[in-house]
Amino acid sequence: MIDLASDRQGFHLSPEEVELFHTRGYLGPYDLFGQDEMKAHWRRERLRLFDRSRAPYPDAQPGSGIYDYDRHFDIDFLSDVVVRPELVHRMMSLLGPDVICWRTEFFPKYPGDEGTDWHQADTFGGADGIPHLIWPEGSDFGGAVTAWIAFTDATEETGCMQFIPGTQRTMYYDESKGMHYDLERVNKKEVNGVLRGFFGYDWREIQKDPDWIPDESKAVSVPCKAGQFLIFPSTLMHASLPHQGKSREPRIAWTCRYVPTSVSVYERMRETNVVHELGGSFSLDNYGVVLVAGRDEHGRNKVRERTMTGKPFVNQVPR
Ligand SMILES: O=C(O)CCC(=O)C(=O)O
Ligand SMILES: [Fe+2]
Repeated sequence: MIDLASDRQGFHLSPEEVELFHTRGYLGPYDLFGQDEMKAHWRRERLRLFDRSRAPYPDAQPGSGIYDYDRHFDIDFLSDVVVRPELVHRMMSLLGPDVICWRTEFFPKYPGDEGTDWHQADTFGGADGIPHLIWPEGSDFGGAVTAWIAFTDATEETGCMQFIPGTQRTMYYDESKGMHYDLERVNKKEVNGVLRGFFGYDWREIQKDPDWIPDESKAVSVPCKAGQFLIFPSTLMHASLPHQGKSREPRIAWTCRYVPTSVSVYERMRETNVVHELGGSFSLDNYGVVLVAGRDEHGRNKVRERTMTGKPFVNQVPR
């Protein structure tokens, strides 16, 4: 077994970084690829997204945000990224030795697109009101830890991430209420003078206090170069700036979301085997979590050992 306290090789976080995660919330940017290397990868890989012959959710509706969920199941480049030690070791420092990746998502922003509105995710059920993640009784942490990877440069002009430090321990939203989906809202609303929205949802609908306004005076913007990534708890208040359109390059981010193996994923969807989200739905027939480190002693989730193309996922620290 690996002794995390003494193992300073690899990419484990220092005690100071772990402390910063628990106080400030976000960590990074860290390097995953060089800037030019990432841009070259993305020029090639973005074309592969169009081939959906082995995509895990062939039934996902085109244009909906779920369309490119979990493409780490069929695109080799992405399958290799979810298990990269630069991500996994750092996740182990925060989540313990047994870690699963439960979801990956693309967040594209094209010139003129609104920024992502402020939000927090604990159960990830904000859209349909049904929890996607269930932590064991009495857990002191909820949500997931996200590695947010910039596939293109993310600047204040093209839509970098923003955080309100230290907000990760208080949920300002009640995800059990569920939100209404309406694409008519997209690109129309300003929040504190900034064009922001959430892919057709309005997080104000599920604010615990309808009069509360996120305190943007405390917000920090965190630009990333292509190939860099940030780590943050999904319960931290986070948002992104609009893409102002001064550059024609889209801002593309890809997120890998991790939890310990003790967390049960999509348990409430097991009867129907269908997830409804972002104006669409997909069947969980091909779904499984990816064990990226350690062992699964809980057996709460279906684990996928191989991609849709049959390639094994590499467990970084098998124990
Ligand atoms: O990239 C963005 O604009 C938002 C990302 C986000 O909300 C997330 O990774 O949870
Ligand atoms: Fe988010």
